[in-house]
Amino acid sequence: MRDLFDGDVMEPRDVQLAPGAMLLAGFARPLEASLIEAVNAIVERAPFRHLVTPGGHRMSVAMTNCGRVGWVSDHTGYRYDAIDPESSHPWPQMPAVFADLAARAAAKAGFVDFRPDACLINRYKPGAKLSLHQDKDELDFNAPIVSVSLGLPATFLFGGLNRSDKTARYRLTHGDVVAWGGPSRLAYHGVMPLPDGEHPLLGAQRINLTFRKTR
Ligand code: MD3
Ligand code: FE
Repeated sequence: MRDLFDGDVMEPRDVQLAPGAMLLAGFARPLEASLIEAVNAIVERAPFRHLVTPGGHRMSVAMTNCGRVGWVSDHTGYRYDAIDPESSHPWPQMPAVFADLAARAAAKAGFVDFRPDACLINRYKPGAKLSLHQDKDELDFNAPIVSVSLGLPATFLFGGLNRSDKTARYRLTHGDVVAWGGPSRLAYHGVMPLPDGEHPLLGAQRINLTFRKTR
């Protein structure tokens, strides 16, 4: 359906995927250069790393963070931590271009005054995937999570409140922003293994920014 309208003339750029889940197709595209530059600056100080789950599995997605706190995982569990365990320093500050984009997208999706204090940055190389999970390490589930997709397209899995609920599949492409709040906030979700490809700006990878209000 979306492809039918995905041109320069007719674009229903805002699509409700599910109650509380609003896709703003291409919303981040005008900022692509600034966003990629900001990611590169963050990664210089807090490089991408493959976290290990509490169960001992190395994640195929590489991660880093910016903001007051960052999401980390190790053998002791998952948590938000103000200190990057790799460097023992605070995470890089959230750049204004990130915070502004997240707030504008949230507002457009109907979530007023979204001020994220954490941004988890995921890097997918071909084959990398994210298994079905809920994001529930945050304290305030009234706030949405805002995601920004950059680079190669991915197939996103979106289920219900139970792991066994049927999942819908959505293609998320470069510049797409989604606000996930309300009844969608605690939905199970994941990402299918990234197909090979070459993106003009990012090469053979997909970068996803997820903005969270953790407290
Ligand atoms: C729906 N990231 O970092 S973004 C994650 O593409 C994560 O890297 C995926 O799931 C990625 O936790 C998906 C879309 C997303 C993010 C958070 C959600 C969808 C969500 C939270 C609740 C419901
Ligand atoms: Fe998630």
